[in-house]
Amino acid sequence: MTYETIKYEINESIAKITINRPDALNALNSDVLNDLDKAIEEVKDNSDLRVLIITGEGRSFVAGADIKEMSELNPIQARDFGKKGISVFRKIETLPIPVIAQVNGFALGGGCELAMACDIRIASDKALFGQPEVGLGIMPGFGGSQRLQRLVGQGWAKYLIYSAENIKADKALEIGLVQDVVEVDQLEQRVNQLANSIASKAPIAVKLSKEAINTGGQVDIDSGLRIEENNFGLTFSTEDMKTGTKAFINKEKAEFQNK
Ligand code: CO8
Repeated sequence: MTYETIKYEINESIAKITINRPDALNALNSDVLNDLDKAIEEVKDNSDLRVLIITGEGRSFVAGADIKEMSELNPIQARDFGKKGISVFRKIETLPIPVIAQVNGFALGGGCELAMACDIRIASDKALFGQPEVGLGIMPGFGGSQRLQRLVGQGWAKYLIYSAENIKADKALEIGLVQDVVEVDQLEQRVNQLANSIASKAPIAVKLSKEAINTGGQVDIDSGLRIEENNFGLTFSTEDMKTGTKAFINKEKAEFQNK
């Protein structure tokens, strides 16, 4: 498939989507959301993939939803635009394989929301995070009012959403919004190293872990623990469980087969 507003690349078992509107700081318009939607479906259909990386071209990750496009919308169109973003981001969140946000620069509004729909966020020291919507007379509309509080707690979520203040990468690390911060020229290498590390592990076990964390995070502890029990049990039906435990006992490196 060819895309107008994103780049889609595959390197061995790792896919990478780069939002590619650098002149608009990769702002999300309808075309980007449609391309992202199609690319996520492509990732989902490719059983050889183990990790997806999402990043932005140039000096920005994503500087938000496209304010120029949004400013022309009537309420029904705005609801549909919001719905589209929410649906694409939810597809990213529920993709069976892990998704890493490689946050190279601005992650504002819809950009912060996109990063939060990913499993793990690795930021450059040049990254800037925030939910500036209330300064525009709107509110977060691509999941920010829900995912931010789940990641950093209600106190910080309310602080950031009510004040529309942007925070630098080191503060984002301190409050748990990102998992690591590295110098901008080290970012790609750091993310690739993490992606390769995940890709080398037992793929079915990684997917079952993601499912248990995502589903378990939405239910009470006892229901969550039942999900873990079931998924843990399921790993014992895989060849990779035999491979992994045998390799440990024989002091060898496990070569997993996704079986
Ligand atoms: N939308 C459209 N264009 C943008 C956006 C954006 N979000 N951000 C930047 N651009 C464009 C600028 O207009 C400019 O274009 P041009 O060269 O044609 O004038 C170009 O990108 C470069 O931007 P700047 O000249 O402003 O670059 P600076 O380095 O001076 O500033 C900033 C960078 C601080 C990132 C600044 O561009 C900025 O504040 N951008 C807007 C950030 C923002 O408010 N984001 C939140 C948007 S709202 C949102 O995301 C809601 C999500 C939910 C939507 C629900 C749908 C209903």
